[in-house]
Amino acid sequence: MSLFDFKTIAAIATPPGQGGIGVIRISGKDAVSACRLLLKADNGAEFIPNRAVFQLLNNPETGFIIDEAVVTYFKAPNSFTGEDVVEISSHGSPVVLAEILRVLRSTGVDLAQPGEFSMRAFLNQRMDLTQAEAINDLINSQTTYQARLAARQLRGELSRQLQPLKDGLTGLIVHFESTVEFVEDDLDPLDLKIFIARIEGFIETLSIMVESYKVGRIIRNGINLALIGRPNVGKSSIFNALLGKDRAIVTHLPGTTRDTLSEPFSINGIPVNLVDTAGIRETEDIIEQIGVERTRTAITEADFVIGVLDAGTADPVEDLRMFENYPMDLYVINKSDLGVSIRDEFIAALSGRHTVLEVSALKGTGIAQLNDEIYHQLIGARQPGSESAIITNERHCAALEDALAYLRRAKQDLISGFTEEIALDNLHKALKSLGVITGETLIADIINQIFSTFCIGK
Ligand SMILES: Nc1nc2c(ncn2[C@@H]2O[C@H](COP(=O)(O)OP(=O)(O)OP(=O)(O)O)[C@@H](O)[C@H]2O)c(=O)[nH]1
Ligand SMILES: [Mg+2]
Repeated sequence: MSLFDFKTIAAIATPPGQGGIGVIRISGKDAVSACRLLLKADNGAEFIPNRAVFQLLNNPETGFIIDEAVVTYFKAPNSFTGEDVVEISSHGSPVVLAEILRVLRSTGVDLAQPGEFSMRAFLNQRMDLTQAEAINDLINSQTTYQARLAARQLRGELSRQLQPLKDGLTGLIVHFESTVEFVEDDLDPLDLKIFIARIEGFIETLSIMVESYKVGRIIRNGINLALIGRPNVGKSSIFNALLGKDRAIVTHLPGTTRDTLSEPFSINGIPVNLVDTAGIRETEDIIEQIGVERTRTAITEADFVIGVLDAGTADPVEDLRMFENYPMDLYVINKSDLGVSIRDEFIAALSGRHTVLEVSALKGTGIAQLNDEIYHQLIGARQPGSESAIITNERHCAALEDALAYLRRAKQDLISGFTEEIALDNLHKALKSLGVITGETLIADIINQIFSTFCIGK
């Protein structure tokens, strides 16, 4: 039996369109009886848990055969949702799948809402909230690195990391409560010292987790990377070289790129939206003016900005002046195959601010180093070890920050000699904030909001 008495739901769990196999998932106490209607009377085999059985599906209304399918039954509570679940793997035709769904609905089964299967799995305690969210992340992942992190979270890594923290904090609260109960006046200074030290320990662990979000956010959400510079320095050529394909038009004429152009790619597993821009200059050309305006917008939307210069410009005064107006991250001197004639004082001025790389988009030299440098600047020394969980979810990070703030307040309360009740209250609030991450302490609205971002059939 599952913990809740929800209506039975069904949905197509495979993506829209044609495919070798299409899967319909049914969950709820009427899953088996609804499916029986689909099976022809003469092959109505028993539903044996965890066994995939080849079946003939028919439409009871028309009497026609719908398809041959493999039907698998998972008996509650040993199923994904914790309820009775039946999965029908038919041929992947939208028409066939729609007809199966129609027959199921005629028995009173509801169409599942987005994320409803996962929500039931969470509510029936088959997984905690971080694991349910990891399913969504895994399905949405665009790089292997993203998928790997999501898979680790799906296995409960984050929850496992949080558990000792929650246990420790609970222990501290219990200890604190019992000590306070027996103390008439102020806490013993020694006890006070021990409590503060333990709170500091939690603060340190949580700070490391919050810090990991800087990397986690990049890995999960990716970044916008813009190439900017004066016309003709080779932005589009670098854009193409990074992508490994001739995507942008390149000519010898300054002002070739008129509109911003973006293309997804990945750098060592980090999803990057690479943006080529129109060269920035004063111009009478109305189209180019709009292009330059779009470049400025692209820069404001970028998480990482690369300034490109032409190796043949001895005095790149204008380039430097232009870069001063923007939040730059890296400089690239292009056309190094022709020799670098930029004067030393300018090179020094550039490298005084950010890393400077020499490349030749034409020959492809330095492009691999450029890739590495971008990765290094984004992740670099912050590459977390495999033993530590990386926070990739903004909701988790916010809850950790809340917990951290309450712990800092509790510590301050004790140091300032406030009444112990105030410190205790903050410790309780910190514990509650940690519970928000795994979903122990969450209100229904937020839970609905989280699962509504999932797709149907999941
Ligand atoms: N020798 C040499 N020529 C290059 C290199 N990169 C680009 N070029 C040439 O420089 C010219 C301009 O290249 P683009 O990539 O179109 O320059 P851009 O910065 O995008 O120019 P706009 O779109 O006009 O702003 C073309 O003739 C390219 O072939 C390089 O590494 N070496
Ligand atoms: Mg261009």
